[in-house]
Amino acid sequence: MKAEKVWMDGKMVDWDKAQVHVCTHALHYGSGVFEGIRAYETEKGTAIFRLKEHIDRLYNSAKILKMEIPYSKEEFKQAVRNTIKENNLKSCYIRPLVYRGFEQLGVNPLKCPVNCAIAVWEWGAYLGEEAFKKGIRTKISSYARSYINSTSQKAKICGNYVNSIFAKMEAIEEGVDEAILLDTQGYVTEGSGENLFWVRNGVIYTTPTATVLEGITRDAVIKVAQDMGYQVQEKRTGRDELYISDELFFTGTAAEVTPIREIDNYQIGEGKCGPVTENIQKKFFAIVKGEEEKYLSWLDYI
Ligand code: PPE
Repeated sequence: MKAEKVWMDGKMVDWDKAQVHVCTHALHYGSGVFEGIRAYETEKGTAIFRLKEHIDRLYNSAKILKMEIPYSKEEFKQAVRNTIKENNLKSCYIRPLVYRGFEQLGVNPLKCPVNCAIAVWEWGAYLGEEAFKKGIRTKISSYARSYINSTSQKAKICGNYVNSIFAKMEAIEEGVDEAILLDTQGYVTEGSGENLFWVRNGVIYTTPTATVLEGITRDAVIKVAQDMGYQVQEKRTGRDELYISDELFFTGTAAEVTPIREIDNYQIGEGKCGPVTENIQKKFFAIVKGEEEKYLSWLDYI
């Protein structure tokens, strides 16, 4: 993973020089917030998918962690577009980061500066190219999703991801691709870096957002599925409902729309991408590539 330039606090810096001090507050305590955005190649040039929604979420995450971003949203969006142009990338993953920098250590972050960066790089299929057709293998994690009042799931906080890291490491070490976490009461939440959907008797379900990240892909998939005539419902459920669902899939900026073929050694459906997932996946990829008139307002051409 590498590109030419990284945007750091208003300046384009060489990739190899995009560095911070080891006493950066966020490095010690996870006091940062980030975004994951994708830009796709379309017939009319590179387009960023739902840039507005991602930047709005970044500013909300920063607000929750009491960090004031020293740029307007418009300036930040322009910096994202400029970083892609500067790196001559046609399609890429975009990682804005807002973090407490170096001034002093100690848990209190309020004295530390708020620094900003935007890195972009080429990032293919998050869970492997063949996952889109074959589906991936998952397990219910032995780690619970952080309790709703222990941190904030509305904010995409760097430190939150230690919870995801434990779940991901466990899944990989046990030979599956991804973890699904339950909350502290045992209800299904989401993957280590994806929202979760399941299909039963033609109805599409997903978890309510209280204990999961308000995914922007999740929101897009709900709207698109409804437009396609599917019934979509938010539902709190246990792991057992997943075992007997007809289809299961993940959504996320990195994961896009990835089918799940197995959970806890239970095969789901035919053990490959199911028909509802396939319909949604096809529509999603057509939308991000600018082939769907109806959803062009979700694209920000650079
Ligand atoms: N839940 C979590 C915990 C999560 O991290 C993501 C995105 C989502 C749901 C889906 O949200 P959205 O991208 O808005 O649809 N995870 C990001 C980081 C993944 C990583 O490995 O890093 C992403 O997909 O960009």
